[in-house]
Amino acid sequence: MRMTLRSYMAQQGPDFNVLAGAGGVALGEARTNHEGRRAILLIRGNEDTTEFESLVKTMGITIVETVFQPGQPDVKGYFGIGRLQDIADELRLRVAGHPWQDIDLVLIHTNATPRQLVAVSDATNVEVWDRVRLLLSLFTAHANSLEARTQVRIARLQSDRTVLRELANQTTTGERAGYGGGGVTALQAVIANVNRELTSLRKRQIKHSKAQAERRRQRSRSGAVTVGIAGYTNAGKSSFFLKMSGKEVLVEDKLFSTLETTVGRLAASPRVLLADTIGFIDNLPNATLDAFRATLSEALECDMLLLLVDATDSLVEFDRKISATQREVNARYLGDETSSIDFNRKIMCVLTKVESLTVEQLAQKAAIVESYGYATPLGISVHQEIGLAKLQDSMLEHLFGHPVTIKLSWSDTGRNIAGYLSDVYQAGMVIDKREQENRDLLVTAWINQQSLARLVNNSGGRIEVK
Ligand SMILES: Nc1nc2c(ncn2[C@@H]2O[C@H](COP(=O)(O)OP(=O)(O)OP(=O)(O)O)[C@@H](O)[C@H]2O)c(=O)[nH]1
Ligand SMILES: [Mg+2]
Repeated sequence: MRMTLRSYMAQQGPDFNVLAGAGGVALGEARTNHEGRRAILLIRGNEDTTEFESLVKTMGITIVETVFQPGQPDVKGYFGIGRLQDIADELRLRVAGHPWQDIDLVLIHTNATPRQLVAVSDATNVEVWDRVRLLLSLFTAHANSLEARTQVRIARLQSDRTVLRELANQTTTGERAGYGGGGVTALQAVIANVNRELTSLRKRQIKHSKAQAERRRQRSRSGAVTVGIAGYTNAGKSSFFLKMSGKEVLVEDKLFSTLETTVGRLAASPRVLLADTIGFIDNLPNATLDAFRATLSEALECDMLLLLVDATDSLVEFDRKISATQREVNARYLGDETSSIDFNRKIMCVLTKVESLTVEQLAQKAAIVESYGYATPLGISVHQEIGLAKLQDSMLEHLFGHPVTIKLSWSDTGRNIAGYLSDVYQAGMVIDKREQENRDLLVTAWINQQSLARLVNNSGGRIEVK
């Protein structure tokens, strides 16, 4: 159900919808399910619409027609005034049987300015989404946890506020008539409400991220190491996480199935934690991305970062996604885009879904990865179980260096040797275990220096490094 500004003001409810026709803009934020909606898509120039269209498809929305105008976007209305008017007329005059008959959404193929959003909405009288609003609606539809809902809501309110400010601005300068009859004062009241809600949501978010940071500290104090799993949306992060940790997470052939960070243990080694997180996408405004900063940092502040890249994409798409991934990671993980930190040490690129690729295709993709300064990537397929063991070994080697062989001495007195053995299992990943004739145990394991030192120190001479 759509709400008018007045009913919003009356309810002071959390969801509001600034309606077209009331002198406002239809932003359609109240709905979370957009399945079955029908839209027209406006495009300028010769932009590639593949990703936009798959975002739309993910939400179950059908693009009935793509309307194209050559040339650069118009600053005021994205389309030129005349063309916009033509579309508006067509929409107004549609009768039964018209292909546009049940269209209730106009999509703009760009991150539009508030001014453009308002202009298209005013002209068409139909709900309008640009790329950011499309993503926000998608996030809203996929947000299941409290944390994800909070983040998405913050991002949405921030974005709405820019439109509300634009409306207030136009009303003040006399460019538009009063807003739902209420004028600037009514608008200011709405903006004030948005601000209030943002403040309280941010408090909740800060509390949550403090708790998260504390959990992270505890984990690392207990000797655990974390491997973050990052990458473009739909790269196969959750599938990999699920395979390696056995922990249930949502895997779907949808963009942005995952919106929060889930931490699980590497099945083969309890000391190694894996963190699955939200994917990246090109060209999201910083304000929107900032809402997800806390979640991302949960995965990106790690001992090692895996960057997963979908190897089934075309070379151009592959290049674009790895470039976007690197940009995000550099900005958010290294803190500085021009940072010259040797990130090969901590960051490993991994090609996913490689089962159907030829050797040549793989080599081409690997060359692109290398051109971004990463080491030669390993290829994996979670579906066909290709390359997983090798990747796991490589991860462990990155984390712990080479495997070490340690000797556990057998003794009739004191602690049972099985106790020491279980300590070793706890502290690292055992890859080989042999009993000597004198019943001593030779154990080869991946283990970090710190944990190893602790084991040796606490063993009263029963554990030795060979
Ligand atoms: N062919 C093939 N498809 C895979 C493989 N691994 C994952 N997929 C598919 O890729 C799609 C996306 O997988 P997810 O694991 O949800 O990807 P994600 O990176 O977590 O995606 P978001 O959370 O949406 O950003 C799903 O349809 C998976 O079945 C693989 O090894 N081979
Ligand atoms: Mg996922």
